[in-house]
Amino acid sequence: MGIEEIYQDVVDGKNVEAEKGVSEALDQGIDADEILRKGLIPAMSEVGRRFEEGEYYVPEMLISARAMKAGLAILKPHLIESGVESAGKLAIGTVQGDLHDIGKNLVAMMLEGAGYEVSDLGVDVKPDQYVQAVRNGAQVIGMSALLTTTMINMETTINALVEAQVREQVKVIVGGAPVTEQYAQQIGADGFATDASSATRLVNDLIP
Ligand code: B1M
Repeated sequence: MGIEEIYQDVVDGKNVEAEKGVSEALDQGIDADEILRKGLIPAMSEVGRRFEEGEYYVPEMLISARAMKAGLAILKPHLIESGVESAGKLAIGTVQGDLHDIGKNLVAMMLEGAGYEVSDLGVDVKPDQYVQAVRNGAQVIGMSALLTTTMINMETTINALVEAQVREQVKVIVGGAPVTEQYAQQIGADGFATDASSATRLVNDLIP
């Protein structure tokens, strides 16, 4: 089973096959990171393209997401980064109004693998929930957004942290397809990362 088949199984939404394909690829000695970068992630980009072109509808996206998650669950123990010195407490979630969680899960997974204690707040996370996470001791909060219509809730959340007088005690990082470095700066976040590995490096820098 090669990476091309894994890619195709995710695009076709075949979760049992995708799971089996990832297991077999690992057994063949293919690197977990390669399976992720060359198989699973491009497959979701293709699904997005088909959705945009009107070839796929929401149910097809959901079925492909299920296949991606099945593959990711097998990869999870293999995606652990090494050589990390510091550890700390983080809370991560997808912002209010947004239900996309694959990227957020991947970021949480990598951070856990890097030795951080990660509290996953889930999807559609309200500003108050982030505030509560800081009160519960999170040193960093991570916000993910995949929709241009929901990324504005990152700013709303930062404002809520300020209002609750907890902004000074926490670092805020943001990411997700529509989010940019410039947007992160504009809303007063402490950092922006384009993918899960760079999110881990960013947190390593933010938590001394
Ligand atoms: Co939706 N969706 N979706 N979707 N979906 C997109 C995002 C879209 C780009 C598709 C398209 O049109 N091409 C489009 C958004 C357009 C826009 O706003 N500009 C879109 C739309 C329109 C919608 C709906 C509105 C559709 C509808 O109902 N008409 C709807 C909204 C629902 C809602 O959230 N309220 C919707 C629904 C869904 C499903 C539920 C069916 C499903 C999500 C299932 C799930 O997540 N459990 C879904 C999917 C699967 C997608 C696509 C196809 C794939 C997303 C994905 O998982 N990518 C997506 C198209 C695309 O992205 N090309 C699309 C793989 C993942 C590994 O990448 O999430 O980018 P990503 O995460 C990366 C980085 O961004 C980064 O690291 C990750 C790993 O490298 N990152 C962070 C992410 N979070 C980070 C946080 C960080 C740091 C880095 O720090 C905290």
